Amino acid sequence: NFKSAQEGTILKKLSENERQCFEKLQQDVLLPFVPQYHGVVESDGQSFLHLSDLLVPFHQPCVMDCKMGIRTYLEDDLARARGRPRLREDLYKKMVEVDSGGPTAQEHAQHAVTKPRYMQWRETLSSTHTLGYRIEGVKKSDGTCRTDFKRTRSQQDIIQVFQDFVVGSVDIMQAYLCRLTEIQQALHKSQFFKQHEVIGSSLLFLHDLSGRAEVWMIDFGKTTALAEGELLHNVPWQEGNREDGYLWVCRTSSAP
Ligand code: 4IP
Ligand code: ADP
Ligand code: MN
Repeated sequence: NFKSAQEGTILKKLSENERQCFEKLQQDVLLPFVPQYHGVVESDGQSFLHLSDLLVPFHQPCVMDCKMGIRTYLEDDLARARGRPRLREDLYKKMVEVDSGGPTAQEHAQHAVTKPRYMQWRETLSSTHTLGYRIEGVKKSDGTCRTDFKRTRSQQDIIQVFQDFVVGSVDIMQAYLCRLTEIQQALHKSQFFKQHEVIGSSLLFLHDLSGRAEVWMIDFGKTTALAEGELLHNVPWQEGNREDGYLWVCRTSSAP
């Protein structure tokens, strides 16, 4: 999906959806929190979005991708699966790899699942459904990667992964918190955010030994404009309301 490009930029395979988002973000308060966008370019007969490479200011960075929201698939996927369900063998295989007891008897028999079924299963197995985000992957400064977070669901487990990630550095944690607060404030003011269903987008955490730490909003491939109305981003999703839970607050009820 990606190609490296000249000095400090990358090319991401064009999706019209994502292009429109980057165009609109140029006039939005979220601009300082998304990669710089340099338009669409052609390379080897394919179209790409030309974006700044967020890793450039870092030396041997640690990187974490957190997928935001309580829902990770489009309402359209649901409608499609209901109309003429497309049975996906590849998704069945991915499901069985993680949990052979995941598929239902029927799904085992047909060796396939629908996309929303797979996505919902991923959401409930991970923290997406309860916490409103999940860890997708972590890359450490030595270059090693971990993507085995499909079952990372509890608040405690996530805190553990974050602590490992920052290797206990309070300075880095503070820098991250500061940047997250800025993003949160911008989200509350953003027209773009009010008018878009933000699905499958990630916050990318980056830091290195110098103490530099940044968070960026990435991946607008499934972020779609509403025809009318506005979203709250912190209320439950019901089919038709388009809510994404990007600002979901998990209220773990504890005794008074
Ligand atoms: C993937 O599941 C991710 O959810 C992808 O989203 C999604 O791509 C894939 O759908 C789905 O199979 P795993 O993470 O469990 O592998 P992302 O690219 O944001 O990580 P879409 O196309 O929905 O963006 P398919 O339909 O591409 O397989
Ligand atoms: P996809 O649509 O394939 O999921 P993403 O936009 O989520 O693609 O990017 C996938 C990964 O590529 C991210 O987790 C991140 O590590 C890296 N990445 C994405 N955009 C950038 C960028 N502008 N600069 C550096 N790395 C990036
Ligand atoms: Mn992604």
